[in-house]
Amino acid sequence: MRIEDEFSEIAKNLKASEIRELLKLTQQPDIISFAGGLPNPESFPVDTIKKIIDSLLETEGARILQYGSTEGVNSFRDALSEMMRNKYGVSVTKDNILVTAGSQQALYLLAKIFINPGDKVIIEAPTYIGILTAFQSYKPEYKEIEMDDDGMRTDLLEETLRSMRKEGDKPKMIYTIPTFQNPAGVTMSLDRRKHLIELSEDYDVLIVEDDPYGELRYSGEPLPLLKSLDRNHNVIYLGTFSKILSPGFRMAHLIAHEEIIHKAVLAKQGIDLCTNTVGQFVAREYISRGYLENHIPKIIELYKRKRDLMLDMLEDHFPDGVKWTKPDGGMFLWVTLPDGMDAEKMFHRAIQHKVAYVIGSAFFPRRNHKNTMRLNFTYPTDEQIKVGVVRLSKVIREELP
Ligand code: PMP
Ligand code: G9A
Repeated sequence: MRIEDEFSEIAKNLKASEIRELLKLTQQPDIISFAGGLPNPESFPVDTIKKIIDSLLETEGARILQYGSTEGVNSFRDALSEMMRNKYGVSVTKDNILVTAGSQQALYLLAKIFINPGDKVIIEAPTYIGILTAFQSYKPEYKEIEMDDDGMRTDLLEETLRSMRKEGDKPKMIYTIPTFQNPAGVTMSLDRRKHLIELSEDYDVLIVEDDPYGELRYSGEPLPLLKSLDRNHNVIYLGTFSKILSPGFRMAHLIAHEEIIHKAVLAKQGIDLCTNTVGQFVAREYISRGYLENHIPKIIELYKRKRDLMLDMLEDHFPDGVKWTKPDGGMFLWVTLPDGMDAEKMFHRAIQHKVAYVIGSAFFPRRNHKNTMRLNFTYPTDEQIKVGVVRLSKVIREELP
């Protein structure tokens, strides 16, 4: 039997996530990686987690080790709804919350419950690779909206929605990472947030607000969540503990209208029955005992230093004609090389020089914008940032036209 003939059409068309593939390559110890979006291991609250698990095993061992409901552990969903109310002014109850195995799973569930082949999905250009991976089997057609330093150009979004309406068409959803965008590092301004909400109301379109980095602000003033500006249940909010606790727990939450939660629960039942119960109890305690609020400033201190160091190094070493974004938070910045340069071709030379990045074209469904790349500044040590930027500068200089 030729196994490859046995696979379904969907399986035959599956493509690897660029980031996941790169992760393998960059695990070679001598390569300095600015590629994967990994939290720094120093940011993991190991002692706190140990304390919480010890006490949970003593008091609630039978419950934390048992299967849970597909929706998630009720007391954790209550803690999440309280956090959404108190911290972000989003008024929801546990019935609006589905706990998922990472927000990556939430993206997959959204594709499964909303997308028919050919449905239009509006994305920022560039966008998170993981949505392209999660949605690929459902074959949407992407409409890309440019960004600038204030995030998605909602004037261009309005034009797109208007011309779609003229043709009797409408997108299924608008997917955005408004705060410290992955990969661009930019943040949507307040005016644009309000405009986006108005557009979603006028054109009756769902918004997916993916917010893994919102807590990690190093400069500038906090901005309201789209979800907190939402009056009509148009916003589906995705939050995660991957960057403020640990990605190993795979702990995230999808917050939406009850009807959406109900459908997503049905879809999730066939995938994994329920999200990791131990992790949910740990995350609940992490919130309710106040550890989360104490810990976030420590992560911010660590990452702010790394962001500043990388920006200083780029300023000192990158050749003229190279541009990059200056993020107020999150984990990434976005580099644009002079026209005509190709970050994909340059990648091999970079690996020879023992430094890695993510090729920018991977963040575009059509794989254009060859002269771009994404750099992560949270995972490398300070020394690696210094040495790695010098190596990368050399690679770029050698490739300059
Ligand atoms: N969305 C965005 C924008 C991300 O950057 C990431 C992780 N890098 C995810 C979703 C997935 O995060 P997780 O599954 O760990 O919650
Ligand atoms: O390890 C992953 O796949 C999550 C990281 C995402 C990213 O680098 O954007």
